[in-house]
Amino acid sequence: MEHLIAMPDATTLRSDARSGQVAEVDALIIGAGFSGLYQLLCLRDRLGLSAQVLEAGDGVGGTWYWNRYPGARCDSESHSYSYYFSDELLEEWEWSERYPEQPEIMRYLNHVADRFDLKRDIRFGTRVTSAHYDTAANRWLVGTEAGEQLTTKFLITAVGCLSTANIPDIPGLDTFAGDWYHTGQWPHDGVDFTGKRVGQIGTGSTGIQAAPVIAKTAAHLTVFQRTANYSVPARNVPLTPEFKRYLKQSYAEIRRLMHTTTNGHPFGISERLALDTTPEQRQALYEAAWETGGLQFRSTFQDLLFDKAANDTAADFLRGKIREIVKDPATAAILADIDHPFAAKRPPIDTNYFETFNRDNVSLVDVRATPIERITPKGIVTSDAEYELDIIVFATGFDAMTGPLLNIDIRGRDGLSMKDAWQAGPKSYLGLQVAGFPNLFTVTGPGSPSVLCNMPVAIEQHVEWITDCISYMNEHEVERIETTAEAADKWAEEVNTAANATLLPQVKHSWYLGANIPGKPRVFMPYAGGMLRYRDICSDVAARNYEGFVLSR
Ligand code: N01
Repeated sequence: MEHLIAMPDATTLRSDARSGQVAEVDALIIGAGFSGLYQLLCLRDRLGLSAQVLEAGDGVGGTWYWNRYPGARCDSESHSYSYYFSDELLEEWEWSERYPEQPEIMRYLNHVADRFDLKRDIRFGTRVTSAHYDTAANRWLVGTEAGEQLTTKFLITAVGCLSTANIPDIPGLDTFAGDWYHTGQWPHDGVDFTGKRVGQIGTGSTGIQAAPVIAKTAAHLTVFQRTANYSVPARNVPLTPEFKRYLKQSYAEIRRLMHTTTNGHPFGISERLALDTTPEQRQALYEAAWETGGLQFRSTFQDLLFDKAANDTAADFLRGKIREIVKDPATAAILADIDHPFAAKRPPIDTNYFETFNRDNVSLVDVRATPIERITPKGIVTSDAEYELDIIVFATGFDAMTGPLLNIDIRGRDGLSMKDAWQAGPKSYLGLQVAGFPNLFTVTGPGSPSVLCNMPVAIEQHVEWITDCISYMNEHEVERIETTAEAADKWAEEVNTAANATLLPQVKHSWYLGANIPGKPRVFMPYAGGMLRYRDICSDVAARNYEGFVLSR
C-alpha cells in the first residue's frame, strides 16, 4: 500500500494543517460516539491502517456528549448497552443501575477510549463541514469548520442517527427575554430551574424523561403537548450483587441472545398472539409486563406491531393506566388521547412521568387543541392564552438519520451532492453505502435497522462489516468500492416492504418517517425487517464477494 504515509497521530495532523499541508490518512471517521470509537479501534488496531476520528465535541460520547438534559438515561438495559467485542472489557466494567444514566455512559465511553488508547487519534473540537470525492485520485477531501483539509481513501460517517437538533421555527423566539435550551444541546454546567417558571415543548422519549426531574425544582412547569404519547414505567433500580455476578458468568450467552433477537435486546418477543388470548389472560400478562417495566412491554405479544386489533388491546391497557395514575380527569383525558398505535412511534419509558401531573406545580397545555402561535418576550402564546415563562425547554427531537449527513456538504462522483441524491428521501444499499459515493460508508445509515435495534448491537455489526470489507479490499488489492443504483433501488423496496408489514408507518408525526421536519420527504428510514434477518443479509452479501457493490482495482 504505497500511498500510505507513516501513521501520524492527531497532533501531527494538526500541525500539518497549520503549516498549510493537506494531511493524508487511510481512513477518516466522523464522530466519536459508540460507532466512531469502535471503528477507530478496528481500522487502526486490527487492520493497521492510519485512521483518525474528527469530532465536533470536546470529548467522546456522541449523542451522549450533547444530550445532558435532566433525567437523560438510556432505555436499553445497561448490560446490553455495552460493547461486546472484548471479553476483558466486559469483565472489568460494572454498571450500577438497570438503565445507565447519561453521566455513567460518558464514564463508560471515556473508559473504553482510554483503555484502548483511542484519544490520541481523535481530533476534538473539529467539525466536518465538507467531504468531496476526487475521482482521479480516488480520495476524499474533507474540510473542517476551521478551514483545515485532510484527504483519505476511506470515509466513514459515524455521526449518529439523532444528533441534529430540531428547533421548531416558532415566530418570536429571538425576542424571548428568558433563557431557552434544546435538550440535545444542553449546557455542560447544567441549568438551575430553582424558582423558575419553565415551559417544556415536546412529549417524546426526551420530554417524558425530563419533565419529572425539572418539576422537582421549578416553581412551575408547563408541559406543551402536541401529540399524546404512551409510556411504560422504566422501573430503574440499582443492580444487585447477584445480578452483577450473573452477568459476569453469562456474557457469552447474553451476546448470543442479543445476536439472535429481532431488536438486538437480550430478551425475545413472545410467540403468543394477543388475539388468541382471553381478555383476562391478556390483562394479567399486561399487568405483569407493566410491573416488569421497560421496553420489554412491547414483547408481550408477537402481533402487537403487525395487527391493529392486537395493538388496540395494549393501547387500551396503557390508556387505562394513564387514567388510573393521573388524578385530574381533564388532564388524564388529554394525556390519554393518543392518536397512533402503541410502539408505532418509539415507545418511551419513564420514571414518574404521568405521576408528575399530580403535582401542584405542573400543568399541561394541549397544543393540538390550542396551537402555539408565537413566542413573546414574556413567554409562549397559544391560540387561547399567554404563558409567562423564565425558561423554555425544547424537547422537540431531531432531524433524524439524514440530518447529520446532509449537514455536511458531501459530494461524490462527478460532484453529485448527497442532498441531490436524496432529494426524494434517503436511498442506500443496506444503509451502508450510497450509489455515487465510492469508499464512503455510513455506520447505522438510513436503510439499516439502527434505531429499531439496541444501538450498540447495530453499531458493532456495521463496524465489523465495514472493517471486514476494507480488509477484503486490501487483501485483494481493490482500491474502490461503490454500490450500484440497482442494488440501492432494490434495497429501498425491501425497506418499504418491511415497514409496510408493520404498523410503524401509520403515524402522523413520526421521525422514523421524517414527518417531524417540515418539508422533509416522507420516507420510512430504518429497516424494520429485524436485526437478525439484516445480519444474515449483510453476511450473505459479503460471502458473495460483495454482491451489489462494484469493486475496482
Ligand atoms: O424527540 P421526538 P425526542 N410544537 O421527536 C414535539 C431517542 N431517545 O428527543 O409528536 C409542539 O420523539 C413532538 O410532537 P409531535 C429515542 O429514539 C432515547 O423525545 O411531533 N410540539 C414530540 O412530542 C427517541 O424516539 C432516549 O406532535 C412539537 C416531541 O416534540 C428519539 O431519541 C431518550 C413541535 C419530539 O419528540 C427522539 O426523542 C431520549 C412543535 N413545533 C431520546 N415540534 C433513551 O434512550 C416537535 N414537537 C431513553
